[in-house]
Amino acid sequence: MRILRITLYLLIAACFVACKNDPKTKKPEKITIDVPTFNADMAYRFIEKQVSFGPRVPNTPSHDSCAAWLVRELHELGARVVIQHADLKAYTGEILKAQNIIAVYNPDAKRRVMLAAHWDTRHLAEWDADPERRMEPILGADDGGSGVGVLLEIARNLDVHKIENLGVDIVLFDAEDCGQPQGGGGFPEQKDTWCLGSQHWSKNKHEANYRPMYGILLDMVGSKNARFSREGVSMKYASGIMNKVWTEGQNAGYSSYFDFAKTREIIDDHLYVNKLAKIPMIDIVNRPVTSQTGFGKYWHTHDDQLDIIDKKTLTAVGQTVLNVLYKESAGAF
Ligand code: AHN
Ligand code: ZN
Repeated sequence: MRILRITLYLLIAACFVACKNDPKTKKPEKITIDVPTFNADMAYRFIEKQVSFGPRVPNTPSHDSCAAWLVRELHELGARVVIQHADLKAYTGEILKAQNIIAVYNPDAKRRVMLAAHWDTRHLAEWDADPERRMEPILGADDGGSGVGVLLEIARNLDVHKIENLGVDIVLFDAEDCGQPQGGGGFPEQKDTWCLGSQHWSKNKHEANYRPMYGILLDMVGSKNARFSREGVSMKYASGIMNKVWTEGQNAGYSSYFDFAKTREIIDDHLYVNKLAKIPMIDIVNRPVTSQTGFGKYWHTHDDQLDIIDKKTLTAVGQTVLNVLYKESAGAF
């Protein structure tokens, strides 16, 4: 009996020591990760440059000149650049000569994150206060310019501060903003008229086996007092990523921008990337609390110009995404 009791004690003690040495029960050590600093002045300059071309509407010289500049710029920023040309049919019947521009960093890395934004701008200003000017194309400093501006500054950081064990693909979608306006715009109602570039890419990825862990879409990420809520499509397909990015944004000190409130689903490039390409992708998109359209007051109006861009907003988004990328590369999530 006594021997049995001693054996039992010994067993318990042995187990205790074993548990103590089990690495799984150890508290994780604090790792410090070097994350580069996002430069909002640079991002702003990239927006300024895009706006200097005028509206970037498919089938216009401004559009094509801007594409050529984007390709040159990304190449200079050390990326491998792939251009995907496509003829896409708009709701008007017009064939749009579109270009999706893809910048690849660390092509050999297995673990990858995809970042995206649309680079085209809207051919209409259907929400403008002045009915006379509703048929004119918009400058799209925020809607088009800001997402690309932030991504180019991220590209610059990836070039200067080489990222380990992680591939990053920056995908600039064309023909996002060519959608049919409410009421049809004089044409019969059609489905899936927005996001033609991302629809095409999702069915014809630049690499057949392309499979990033997840994607982050930036859309209207530059206006003053922007508010990024947890949008419905992002929550449906990628709530884990959403919560990770929003938590990172809040921890980095940007809680006035990253709001955990849920808002209704929207049609944006991430919808097709989720549905057709089956890549979980979230959308960081400005959804003000009080707004008739669900977007900013400047949305699809001639107020969408450089003067609505606020560097603080660019920093909140750009720094948050950089933190996510460099933490991901260090395996810190
Ligand atoms: C809809 O209006 C249905 N979606 C808006 C997507 C968009 C347009 N983002 C920027 N411009
Ligand atoms: Zn738009």
